[in-house]
Amino acid sequence: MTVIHAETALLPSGWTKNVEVTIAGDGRIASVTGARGGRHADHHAGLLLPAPANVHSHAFQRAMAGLTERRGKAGEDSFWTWRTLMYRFLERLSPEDIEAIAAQVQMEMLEAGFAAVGEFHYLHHQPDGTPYSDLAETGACICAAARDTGIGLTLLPVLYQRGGADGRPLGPGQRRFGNTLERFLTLHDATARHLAALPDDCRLGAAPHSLRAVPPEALDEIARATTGPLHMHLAEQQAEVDEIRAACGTRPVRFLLDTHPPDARWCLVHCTRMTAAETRALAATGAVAGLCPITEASLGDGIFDGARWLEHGGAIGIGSDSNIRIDLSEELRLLEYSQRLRDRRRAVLAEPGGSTGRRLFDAACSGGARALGRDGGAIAPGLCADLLALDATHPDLTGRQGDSLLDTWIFATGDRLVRDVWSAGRHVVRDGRHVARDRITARWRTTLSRLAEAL
Ligand code: NGQ
Ligand code: ZN
Repeated sequence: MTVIHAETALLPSGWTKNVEVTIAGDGRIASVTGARGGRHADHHAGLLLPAPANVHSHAFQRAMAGLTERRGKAGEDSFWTWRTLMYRFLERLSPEDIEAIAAQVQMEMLEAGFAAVGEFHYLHHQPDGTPYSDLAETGACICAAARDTGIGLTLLPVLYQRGGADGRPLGPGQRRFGNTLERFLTLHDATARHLAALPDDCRLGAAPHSLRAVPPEALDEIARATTGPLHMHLAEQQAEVDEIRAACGTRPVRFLLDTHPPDARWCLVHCTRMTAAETRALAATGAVAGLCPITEASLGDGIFDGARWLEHGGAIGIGSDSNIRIDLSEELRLLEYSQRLRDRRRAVLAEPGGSTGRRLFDAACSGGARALGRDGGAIAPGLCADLLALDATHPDLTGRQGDSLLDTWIFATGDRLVRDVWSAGRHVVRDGRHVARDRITARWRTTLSRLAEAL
């Protein structure tokens, strides 16, 4: 049993002073009570919050951050030219590299205040497309990294079957991703065996990559054959909308709603290209919109219609996707700022009379837990002890109370405020640093120097 004393905590009932949270040996919150004076606490937190989940990551892309910012000679740089560079980069990665990069990424996520990650994992095979002798070899590397960092892992092995919605075969850069549905289900089972060695809060889901890479029938089959969360990229780029319209007769979100209506098991990633009617209808399904504002800005995807989505009761989760930056407060800030720039207004995502930071943070906590199939998202008995302590003594927080604490963190001070993070009770970030930072970073440095010539 671990006891945390918080001067101020954000509980489901609101901001509460002088709280004691006890964590049981299984990593769940055993009780949340008023502090009983004099009792020994193992840890004192200034400002205790639930730690949200990161719903969308391709860890390996962290290692190419900063290497894709040059303009090509043709001057026509886009998501698709970036994707070509990304394919070239991933040809070089060995299972050891994948593990070293994932450990660094997970560590940075924890230090940013995320307690868990949904790893959308599609880099399955050897560079020429031959499977490793263990089909789930690279998934095992993600699991090994999670064991090392203590992050709460929801591993989402990806089904990737074809090069585009017209049914064309996989391109040369896509050989490492490809599986038939049948082999995917074998890989999924093999992944489950690796995950079984991780703590109980870790989960297995499944991810049809996109309507481009998977035939629509496979969505039903995956949903039937598996039980965990389901994630898919959806409607991110205009060329993708055009491709789906040409192959399926309608825009991607409309097509999904009409033929394979999603439910709360689904997390649909990006959804930057939706009509107003699609936004309303998809929000009503209970599916989580997996929003990755930094990557969506980096790749020129466009702006999610957050105002309409929230107004219609839509759930959101935050992902760091390409991991070009790993920064929880920046993701939330950019989500709001993109709306402001588009609409030329302020406090767009807040409820009337309410705080923007609070609305976004609450939504990211509850939607993130749902998207990862994780019992979390709030400081309440029975849930995973996913906790985030901010530095209440920081000068920027002087005199701040209630929701303005969140607004100051998210819009003003940023990630420097994160002091401690527990993932299902594992106290892995202490005083702003991951407990194994030096070792994990040394390995990351070695991997990066080997990959220096990759692009
Ligand atoms: C991915 N990333 O799978 O890593 C994709 C690019 C694709 C984003 N969509 C590849 N942000 O969508 O075809
Ligand atoms: Zn993605």
